[in-house]
Amino acid sequence: MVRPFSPELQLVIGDKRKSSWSLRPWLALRATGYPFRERKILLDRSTTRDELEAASPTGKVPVLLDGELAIWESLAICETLAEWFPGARLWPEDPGVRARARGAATEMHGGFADLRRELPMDLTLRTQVTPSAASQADIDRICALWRDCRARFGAAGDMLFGTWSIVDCMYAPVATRFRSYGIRLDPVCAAYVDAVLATPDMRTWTEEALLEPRDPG
Ligand SMILES: N[C@@H](CCC(=O)N[C@@H](CS)C(=O)NCC(=O)O)C(=O)O
Repeated sequence: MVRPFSPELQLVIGDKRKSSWSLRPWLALRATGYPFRERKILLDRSTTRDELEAASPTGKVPVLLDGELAIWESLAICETLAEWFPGARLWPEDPGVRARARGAATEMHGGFADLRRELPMDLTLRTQVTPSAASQADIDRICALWRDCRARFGAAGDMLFGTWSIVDCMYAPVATRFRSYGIRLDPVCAAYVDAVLATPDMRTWTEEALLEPRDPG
């Protein structure tokens, strides 16, 4: 472990039911095994804006707080954790493979806007939808990427690069969406979704999401 220096790391997140960006670094932080404090700001409430502005430089969650240091943007938090906790092996070890993994993670962070807008994460939802052409194009690209990763780099386990990595953290909310919205998947992608959703940390997050208060009507 290289860092942290402060005795207590704090991760500020949104509702577990719907804050897909919060889920990503939460999974990465859990994978380090390092104890941390979780602070939740319920989204879409009358007090949310003020709380977000007070907690985060961008007025958005997630934010990782290490004493005075505030780290924002989910992928930047994951990158920082990989640097602080090299033993957690949050990126693949081989530099060439790691470069591919960074590409896959960044593609998720910057892309798939149609899918994210039309099929928002909601861990309480189980339905069946026919995605728009734009969302289906996102789904097709994600599935092609997943198949490629599993075929080329997945031999050591059930995850995209074999063992759990930041790439899985980045795509975990997509796995929940595919299940929530009944998206039809090929066997490789269906097995990957099952594997991600069955991880203990994903189960814990989901159980806690189901206990959250619902949005005020
Ligand atoms: N690019 C940011 C996105 C963060 C984001 O959009 N967070 C949402 C919650 S999932 C948020 O804070 N929404 C509150 C708002 O915009 O008022 C990241 O990767 O962390």
